[in-house]
Amino acid sequence: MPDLALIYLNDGPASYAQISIGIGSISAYLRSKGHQVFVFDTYYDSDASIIEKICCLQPKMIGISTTEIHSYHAFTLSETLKDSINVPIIFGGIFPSLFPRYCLNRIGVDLVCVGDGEFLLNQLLNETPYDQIHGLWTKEDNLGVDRQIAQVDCLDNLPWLDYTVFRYNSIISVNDFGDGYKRRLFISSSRGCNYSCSFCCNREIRKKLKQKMRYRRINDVIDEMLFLKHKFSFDEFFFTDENFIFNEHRAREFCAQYIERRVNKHFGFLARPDTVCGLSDALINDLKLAGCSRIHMGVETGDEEIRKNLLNKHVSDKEILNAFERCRKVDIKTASFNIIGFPTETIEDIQRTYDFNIEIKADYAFFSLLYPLKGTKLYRKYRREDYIDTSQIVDNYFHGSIIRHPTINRETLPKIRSHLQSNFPQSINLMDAVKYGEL
Ligand code: B12
Ligand code: SF4
Repeated sequence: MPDLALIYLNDGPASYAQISIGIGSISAYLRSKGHQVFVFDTYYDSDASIIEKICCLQPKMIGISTTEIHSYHAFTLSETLKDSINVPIIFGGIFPSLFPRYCLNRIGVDLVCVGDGEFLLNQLLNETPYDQIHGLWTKEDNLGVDRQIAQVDCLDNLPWLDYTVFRYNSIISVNDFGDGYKRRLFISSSRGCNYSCSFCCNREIRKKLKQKMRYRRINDVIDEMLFLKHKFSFDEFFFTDENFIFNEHRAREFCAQYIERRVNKHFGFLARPDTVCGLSDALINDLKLAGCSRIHMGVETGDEEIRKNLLNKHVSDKEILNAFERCRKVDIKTASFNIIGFPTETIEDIQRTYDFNIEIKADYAFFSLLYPLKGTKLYRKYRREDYIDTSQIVDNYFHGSIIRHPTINRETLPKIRSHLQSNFPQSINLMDAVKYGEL
């Protein structure tokens, strides 16, 4: 009998398939402990087909990994599964970790993992009594240990990701971020972020889950990269770490080893503009020399006041301009992440965000609609101010908004977003487009 059927909720906003670092890590660890794991991905499989396959497999346990946006789908799927097969269903991932009780109140959710799933699932599959498993929440709120979290303190104790559970199109995602189509492979070298932006879950992860920032040893990261380079055919690595160069000393060590051990492959990563702005010239040059081909940065909005005061992201326009310029100087491609649809925002403000992206000369810009995540400071503020329409179920941040916008109607915002997305970097006049009924 297989041990675990693990479902990866992966439909929604992204227009391309992608892997899950969490699922890859869980699978690698459980397999290293001799357990059999089968992964089902909703990007490729319908619910009916997943249920049919799981019923044939008859696993000991079913695991569902979900973010908030996928949670509605996760609940309907687990409810139907519960009717079809009588095995425990455990929820894990960022949303269940932050809202375990909310999940356990739903039919079809027997257990919740709060925190990292690797050790917890191993203990469960080894039939460790529930009350001895840290981070395990059950329907009965009487376990002494359920307030603690499941945490992998040292990432070096984990095996490398198991890419074999994903389809090839997810492992190698092909997209054009302004410099032609590239085949990209995701890799992770750390977990967590020390900043506290009001729209992001990292502050809650640190506060509620008491999870610390954790890094892998550079030596091990390079070993994994060399292995992957020979296993798959692709153009560049992309680090999914929240802020790959947060620790400058570590970034220097990475560049040195990357060159010395001849990885010879382009790579890209996510970073804050103020981090890039603050890097020494020597490190920027080393990154380029090592093979850094792109840096994606959160600009969020063209309004510095909103960025700093509302979003609690203390990055100035000047720092952003400087960060993008420094990359351009050494020919590192850039992409920016932007949010539109704040309740106080006007069409003119959105135009400003768009124009700011042109001004910083981002090679590519992502635009998404504001979706305040439950538990965040921004969510609490907008909930208090009655800007959130709780009756709305939005399963795609590009096409729908839960915001009750006082001046821009619900249908227009997604049209504006796609107008920005498809026109960038050409100049546009949003006010005219709205006035003349184009949007
Ligand atoms: C890398 C990353 C991505 C990558 C890879 C996504 C992926 N699925 O791995 C990409 C760019 C593709 C991506 C896409 C999206 N992301 Co993202 N992403 C991240 C980031 C920065 C790191 C995630 C990560 O790799 N962590 C390390 C791994 C090991 O941790 P993990 O995935 O949480 O898994 C562990 C535990 O949660 C647990 N676990 C997970 N699943 C299960 C299942 C079971 C059964 C059990 C027991 C345990 C368990 O065990 C795992 C191993 O320890 C986080 C920030 C963060 N701090 O989480 C945002 C984050 C997860 N992303 C977020 C969002 C919103 C998205 C998108 C919806 C964005 C969009 N508009 O498209 C999509 C959704 C994609 C999807 N289907 O999951 C939000 C989610 C917020 C929320 N409350 O739901 C986060 C938290 C950022 C934020 N804004 O706060 N993302
Ligand atoms: S810097 Fe990025 S990952 Fe860190 S808290 Fe802010 S938005 Fe989240």
